[in-house]
Amino acid sequence: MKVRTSHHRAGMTAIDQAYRLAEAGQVRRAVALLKHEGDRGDPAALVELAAWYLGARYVERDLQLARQCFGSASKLGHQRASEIYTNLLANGTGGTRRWREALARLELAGRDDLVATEQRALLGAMDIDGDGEPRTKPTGQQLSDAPSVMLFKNFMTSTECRHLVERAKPGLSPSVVVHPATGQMVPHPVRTSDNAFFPWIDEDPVIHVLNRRIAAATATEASWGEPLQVLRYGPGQEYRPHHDAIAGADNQRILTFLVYLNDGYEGGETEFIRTGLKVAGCKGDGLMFRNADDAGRPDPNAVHAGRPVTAGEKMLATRWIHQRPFGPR
Ligand code: PD2
Ligand code: ZN
Repeated sequence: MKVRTSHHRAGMTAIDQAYRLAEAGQVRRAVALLKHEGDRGDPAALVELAAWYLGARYVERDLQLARQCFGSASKLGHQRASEIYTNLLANGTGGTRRWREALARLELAGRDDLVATEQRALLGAMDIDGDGEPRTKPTGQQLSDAPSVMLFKNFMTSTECRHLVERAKPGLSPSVVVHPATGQMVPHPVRTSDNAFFPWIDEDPVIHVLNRRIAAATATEASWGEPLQVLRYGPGQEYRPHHDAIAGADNQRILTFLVYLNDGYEGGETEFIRTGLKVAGCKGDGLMFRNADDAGRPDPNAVHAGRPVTAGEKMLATRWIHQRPFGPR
């Protein structure tokens, strides 16, 4: 039987066909097909290819190439690719950080681009310099020394909190933990909240500045943090006592930074089990605690919990900060 090699087999899109080729082990042809479709002006093929470079299923992970594909798809008018490209320029993933260019892209977007309009408004209200760096270091109040816990009152504004909550909502799903035996991510009664992550492609300029603010407060670099997460706890949900540091980790989670994103719930305090210190943060407050020393040795006093919420809904942002840059850039 003669195999057809046309790029448009009946009823199949180029993307379908690329998947078929990749599944059949013909990855180079699949990539060439997506590139070719991109050259012919199809942004969806480029977004698909970018996803392949991010997902590392068919091709090796390559953030540079992913960023280029999003950039090309953006030029072809693909809205989601445009947002992602702006995010990657702003946070410096897959190439040099080009903050000013990211801002210029937001400025160029019209008023009907609601995402860009909201970003502009939030960024315009922030006390940041021309590189998106906070002009002043947030000041905190030491709540305890062992473990070291600091409270930063009014760390985020109400609008910034709302931005995180609204951005997180569509992505919220039941939290998982790493299974100690299999290494797989599994639901577990230790952590019954829902959560949403903001990986680099979703770390928009506003979230990037908030991460820089967290870095300034903790005297760390923004690149040392895991993607910011938003947690949601309903009545009965909790984060049982645990340690954020991981025994023997090479690049230890030395610090945790939490931001309370709302008021109006009961229970849900952050509690340090060994000392009994309980923190019921108000909307916008930040809480930093140290899980390990600079050499990465866990502090046994840092065991803590998010107590069960007894009424209402608690929303919280959390960022785990390592000793060195975390994750691919
Ligand atoms: O929700 C909390 O208060 C909480 C408590 C303990 C969050 C975390 N740990 C965490 O994100 O690590
Ligand atoms: Zn924790």
